[in-house]
Amino acid sequence: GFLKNVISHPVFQSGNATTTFIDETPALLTVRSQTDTTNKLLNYLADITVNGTTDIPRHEKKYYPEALEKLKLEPQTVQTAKDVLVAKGASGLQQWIHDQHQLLLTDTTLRDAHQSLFATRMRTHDMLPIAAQIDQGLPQLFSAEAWGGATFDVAYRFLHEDPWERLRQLRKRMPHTLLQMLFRGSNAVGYQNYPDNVLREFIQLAAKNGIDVFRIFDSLNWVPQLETSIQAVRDTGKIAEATMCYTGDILDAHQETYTLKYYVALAKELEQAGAQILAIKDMAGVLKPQAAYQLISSLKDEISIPIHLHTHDTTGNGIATYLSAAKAGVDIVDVATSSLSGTTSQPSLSSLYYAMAGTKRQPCLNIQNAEEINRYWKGVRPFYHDFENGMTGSQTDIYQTQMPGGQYSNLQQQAQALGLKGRFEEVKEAYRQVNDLFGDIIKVTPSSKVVGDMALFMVENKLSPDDVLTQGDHLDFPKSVVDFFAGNLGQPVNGFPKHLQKMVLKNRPAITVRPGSLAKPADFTAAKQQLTNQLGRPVTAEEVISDILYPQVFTDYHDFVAKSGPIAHLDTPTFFQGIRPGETVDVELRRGYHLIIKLNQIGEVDEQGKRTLYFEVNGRKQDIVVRDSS
Ligand code: 3PY
Ligand code: ZN
Repeated sequence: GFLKNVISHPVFQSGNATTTFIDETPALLTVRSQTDTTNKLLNYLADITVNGTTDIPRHEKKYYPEALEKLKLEPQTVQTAKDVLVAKGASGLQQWIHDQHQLLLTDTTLRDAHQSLFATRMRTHDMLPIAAQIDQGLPQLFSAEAWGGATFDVAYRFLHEDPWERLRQLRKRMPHTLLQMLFRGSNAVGYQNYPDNVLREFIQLAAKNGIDVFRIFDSLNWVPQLETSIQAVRDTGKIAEATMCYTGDILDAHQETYTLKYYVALAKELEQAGAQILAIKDMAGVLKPQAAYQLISSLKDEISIPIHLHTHDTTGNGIATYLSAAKAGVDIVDVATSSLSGTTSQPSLSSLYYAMAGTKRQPCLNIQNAEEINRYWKGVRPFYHDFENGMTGSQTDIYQTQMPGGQYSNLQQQAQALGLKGRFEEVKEAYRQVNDLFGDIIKVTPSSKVVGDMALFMVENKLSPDDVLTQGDHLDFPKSVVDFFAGNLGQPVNGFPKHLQKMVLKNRPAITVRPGSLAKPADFTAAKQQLTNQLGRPVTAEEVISDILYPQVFTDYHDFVAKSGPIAHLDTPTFFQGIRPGETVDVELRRGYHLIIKLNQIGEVDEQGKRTLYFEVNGRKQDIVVRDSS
């Protein structure tokens, strides 16, 4: 393509071409790069069409209703929480929250809802068309949770897109909404401990790229693991929402560890440590309504910062829990748009609105706008059906397993990948057994992953808890389990069960201090130089920190995109399922610049196991050959 363009150019044909010809005629290079781009995209499409993706088996591409074009939103003029933060800073925002009589809402649709319903697979492509409309149509929201948790690595790993770019694009479209992220304290957005200077750098960059509220938690509720992050957030002028993870049941008279007294003491410690808002993170959805009432009432007596409650609706009791919490004076609760709510996700925004009708604390919002925005989401959810966890109703056994909503669908995917499809009930039972073996620990990322890995290990190897305790000396425990018992995630509330710890570690030592106090600080200058050399181009601070957090994932992402081109611009069904013969897809690469791609035919497999796909791009025929790996 490129050579032909040059040769057929009139200047070239006139014989007056000089060596500076290409430099002075950059459009030719653009043509080359466009041809290159198109080729990459067609190769990706051909491969997905013939072979499917690694995480979903190939199937006939499904049909979807036409996407919603224009939403009818009623204009709203209110001072938003973001406006208050900008004008009056963190303490001004705290005061503003106290002054609101109504219950405030955080919309989790852009983060936890899809993390919990379809394994975190929502693409930026489906977020951007609605982002500005959320900003304009629901300005009464306290915040939109839009980043962090598992979305960071899943974006790179499975969606082949840049999470930083997602944040910048959302920020641009949502200037009047507080953007909130979930930050795993000393584990940042990863599954292991990172040095303090990595946490600080990440927080600074997240704030710079658009995060306003940082919900910071530790998977073992160990306060020393939160302190660096709380301080780093305060230093940026943004909001440090320090978190206690809720587990167990304060209503249970036999509960010895996770009692009301435990939570109140922990909340006070977090306030002392500099929390500007307290989050209660009920990651599994086990906080019963009356427990919420008692917990929030006690906390309201004991601390003065606002309280933000997070739950999952897995048991079906989420709305009841919120009503009780609202009665007890909770300031903010987390909800999701109704078509992405319920079961492992958050309770529904509009259900809560209607459930509170007639009470003084009914959330202020324009319900028509909420319904209209929900119509958009309703159209998006079916694109991700292949990743759904299959939970079709409330599931009260969560009160026993205490499995976080955000883990449920991910663990299912992991179990399937290990060939344990259809044996998820066993995995859940093992999960409960592991919790007992480990001394009843808080289970949330990454401690929940440790429990999940051990549960899978037991099911795979047909091990009972007794087997583990008697044969432990000879077992090769999963790496995450070894790490946990070595103290690398910090210290559990009850300490480690000593006998098991010895068997897991064999003769390796365990630490009892904060892992970050031993970690060697990252050398950002060296890391930047190394990445610059590796990629052969200048790199950004965001790329450097991503490479530090997830070296392999980041490099794989980079290689994948270099090979596949602008796949972020494909619509979601095409991105995951390819293109069917006879279908035409419209890919808008830039505003007004479209590739109209038609697949005319898929050829038969040849002797080398390859197929030819006959495409047309903007009317020009182009054939692509791919290996059929079926
Ligand atoms: C995460 O850390 O990703 C979570 O959502 C924990 O609940
Ligand atoms: Zn959650």
